Amino acid sequence: MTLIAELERTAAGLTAALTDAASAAEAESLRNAYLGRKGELAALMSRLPELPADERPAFGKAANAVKERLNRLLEERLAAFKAEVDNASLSRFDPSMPGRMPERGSLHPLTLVLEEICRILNNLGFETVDGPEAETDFHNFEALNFPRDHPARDMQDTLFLADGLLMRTHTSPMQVRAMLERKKPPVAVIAPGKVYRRDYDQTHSPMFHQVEGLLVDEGVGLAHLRGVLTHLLRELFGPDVTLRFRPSFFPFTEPSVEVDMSCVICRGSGSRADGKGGKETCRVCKGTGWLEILGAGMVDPAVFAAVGFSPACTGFAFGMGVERIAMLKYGIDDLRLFFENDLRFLGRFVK
Ligand code: 2NL
Repeated sequence: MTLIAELERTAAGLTAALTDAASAAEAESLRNAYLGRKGELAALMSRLPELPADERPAFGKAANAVKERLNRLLEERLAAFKAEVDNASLSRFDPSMPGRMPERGSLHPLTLVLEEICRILNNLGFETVDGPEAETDFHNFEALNFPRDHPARDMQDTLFLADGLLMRTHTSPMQVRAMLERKKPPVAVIAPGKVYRRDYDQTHSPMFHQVEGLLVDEGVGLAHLRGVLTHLLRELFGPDVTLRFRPSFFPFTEPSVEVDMSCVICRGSGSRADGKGGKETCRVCKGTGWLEILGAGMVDPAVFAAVGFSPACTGFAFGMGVERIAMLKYGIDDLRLFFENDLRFLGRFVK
C-alpha cells in the first residue's frame, strides 16, 4: 500500500472512531493514539524518506491537512459532549424547588434575661452604664470599702493581670465611676455585664453576669429598695411573688440584706403534688418556700467618702447574678449549659 493510501486509511479510521466515541474521555484518548507524538500519524510522517524526493512535499501537505481535519473533528466532538453534560445538569435544575433557608440566629438566654432586667429598671428611671472589665484595685475594691485583708483581694479569688489591673469581680466599679463622674446626687444607675472570679466547677464559671443597681439621693431608705426589688421580681417572675429580707453582710453596704423571693415552683408552700394524690418536698426551694435571689443594702458611708460624696447622702444598692435568675426563670438546672454553645439548647430561647 502506498504511503498516501495508508494516510487515508488512518484518517478514515480515526474519523470513524471519533464518531463512535461515547464520551469526552474516550474521544480524548484517541487524540493521543492518532495525533500524539508517538501516534499513528507521527509514525507515517517518520516514513517520509521512503518516498521519492519529488513526492515528499505533496505527502507532507496531505498529512497536515488530515491532521487539521481530525483536530477540528475532535474539538467538535468534545464541544458536543460538554454541551450534553451542561444540558443534563440544566434539566436537573428545578427552579420551583424551595431554597435552602439560612439558619436563623437567636439571642443567648443570658442576653434575653439581662436585657429584660435592664428594660424593667430603665423604665423606673435607672440609667444603664458600662465600662472596662479590666479594672483598677481602687474601683473594684478600695472605693468599695474592702479591707486590705479581705479574701476577695487574695490571688485565690480574683484574676489579677500583669500591669496592676484585675478582672472586675463585680460590676460595682462602674457605679463608683458613675458617682465620680456625676460628682453629687442624684445618681440612679444600673451596671450590667461580665464579671470574673477564679472559680471553675459544676456550679461556678470563671466568667458570669451581674446586674447591679444604685440609687443615691436625699432620704433614700430600705423601703425604697424593697419597692424597686418587688416591682423588678414581679415583672420577671409574675405578680404573686413576695420578698423577704434577711440580715447579711457586704463591705460596701450597711445594713446589708439577703433578698429571698417566694419559690416560683411551689409558690412559697414548700411542697408540691407528687402526682399520686400526695405531696412531696419542693426540690427547688428544698421545702423552705423561699429562694435566695439577690444581695442588697444601704450604701456604706465609707463608699460615699471614697467618691467625694457628702456624708449626708443616702442610697441603696443591689446586685444579682443573671445566670441564677435565668436558671430559675427557664427551669435550667445546670449552669454549664449557658457556656457550652450547644445550638440545640441555645436555639430554644426565641423571643
Ligand atoms: C450580690 C450582692 C451587692 C452591691 C452589690 C454596691 C455598689 C456600690 C455601693 C454599694 Cl457602688 N453596693 N453593690 C450592694 C449589695 C450587694 O451584690 O449577691 N450580688 C450577686
